[in-house]
Amino acid sequence: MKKKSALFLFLVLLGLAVQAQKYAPKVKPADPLKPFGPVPTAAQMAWQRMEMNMFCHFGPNTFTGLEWGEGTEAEDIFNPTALNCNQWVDVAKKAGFQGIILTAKHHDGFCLWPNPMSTHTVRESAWRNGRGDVLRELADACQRGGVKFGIYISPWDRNAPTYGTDAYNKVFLKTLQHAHTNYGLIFEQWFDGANGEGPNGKRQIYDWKKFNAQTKKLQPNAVIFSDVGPGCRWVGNEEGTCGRTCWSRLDVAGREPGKNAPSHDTLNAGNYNGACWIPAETDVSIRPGWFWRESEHPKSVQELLLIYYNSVGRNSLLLLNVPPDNRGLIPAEDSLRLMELRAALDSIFAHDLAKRGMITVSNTRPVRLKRNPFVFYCENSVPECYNLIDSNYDNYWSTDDNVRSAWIEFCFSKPQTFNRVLLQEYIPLGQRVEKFHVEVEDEDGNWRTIAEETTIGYKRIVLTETVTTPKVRIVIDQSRACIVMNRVGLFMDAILNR
Ligand code: FUL
Repeated sequence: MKKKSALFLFLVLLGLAVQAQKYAPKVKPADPLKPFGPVPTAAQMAWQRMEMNMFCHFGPNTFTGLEWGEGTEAEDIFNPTALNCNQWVDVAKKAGFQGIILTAKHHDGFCLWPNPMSTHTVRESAWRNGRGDVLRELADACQRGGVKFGIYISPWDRNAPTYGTDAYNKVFLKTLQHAHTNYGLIFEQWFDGANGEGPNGKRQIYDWKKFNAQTKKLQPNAVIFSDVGPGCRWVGNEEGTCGRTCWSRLDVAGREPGKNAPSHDTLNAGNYNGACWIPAETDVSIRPGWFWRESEHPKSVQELLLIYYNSVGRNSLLLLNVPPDNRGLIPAEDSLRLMELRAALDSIFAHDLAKRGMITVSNTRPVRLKRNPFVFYCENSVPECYNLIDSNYDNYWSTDDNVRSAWIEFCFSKPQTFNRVLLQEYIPLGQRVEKFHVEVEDEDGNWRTIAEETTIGYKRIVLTETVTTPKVRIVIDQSRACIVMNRVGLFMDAILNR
């Protein structure tokens, strides 16, 4: 009897399964998405998502007013009266920076930590009787505050007696080793491309291969910055402007920082077919100079907002220099300006009007179906295009393999007013879009183009005129493979009028 009912149950379930297969939507399960071209490493991806970091230029120049110290300054020149790295971290956090990079050694060769490879360091100064260590204080403060810590160490050294000879490469490797093994994890190693003459009038031929290999070995998660990467590249200027077209790809074979580096224009825009994933980093100072000077003052909040749009909003990371003063503190006027910037960004990006829209798209990659023993069902009950407005970074909308142009339309129950269009490609699968435009519908039902642009990448913020419209369309005119996007946002910026 028991056997019979089990058999009956089995037959009923089999029947149900057959029926379910019959009525399941006839959609071919999509092939898994393949990456396009070079893609970021996990460390580069984490780095890109930091978006805004703080640069701190600090050293003898803070006390002499020079931009490039001679290397002959007496160590006692360095004497901050109230150094407090917790204050730097506090300001950075409140401003929304995720990391801080310190000039541990600038071109003058002075080391902000007791580097055993040099006799031109904090140890030789009278500051804290030679027992001070700025690297230690900042590394500890960053760790306490949950901010990532990075190091700038200039290869060019106007003080090192061996500079210009083979021996210097060994000194520099040991210098790096000391900084890379005694101060915890670093998220970025910044190699400056400037290469002038040393104390004996000679220029150095750097052993970049060894510098990079040792850094990678000692700090495997550090993204290495230079004119040619390998982790991230200089944007080609110090004004805070990344190219409107910006590929995170670069060709670097046979090239070196400083010498034979790509042109500034190439660094600004990347290479369309670049073989390596080397995204742009935009370094710029909040003040006219890189180092603090009493006579200089920070940029206005409007200027800083524009820098944000021209860097973070153009597929780059922003490294904003905020130099501590001769007390060893971030001056009040700079920190105030940063708080104004934070408040401006928070107010602009607080309300994403795209979330109020009904979304339609011209194409979606066939839905992914999951099979269970009895029924097919969709993984998502919400159409995939709604991934464009959710807050999960790894949820994206994509088109079918052969579809390289498509539109995304937002329809609102009442007209919306905006002037910023934020777009994000899902770059773990590569950078694809090369041409897009934005259209809005006017009162007569005609579509009007308000922006025409090229690349998107990690994040693109398009500045448009202020429009009030019931419908917006993002048209991807040309993509190099099927389109994979994880975000569209619409915002109103009432602070920067452009
Ligand atoms: C340049 C240096 O020469 C400047 O002094 C500054 O450090 C800037 C970030 O990089 O190449």
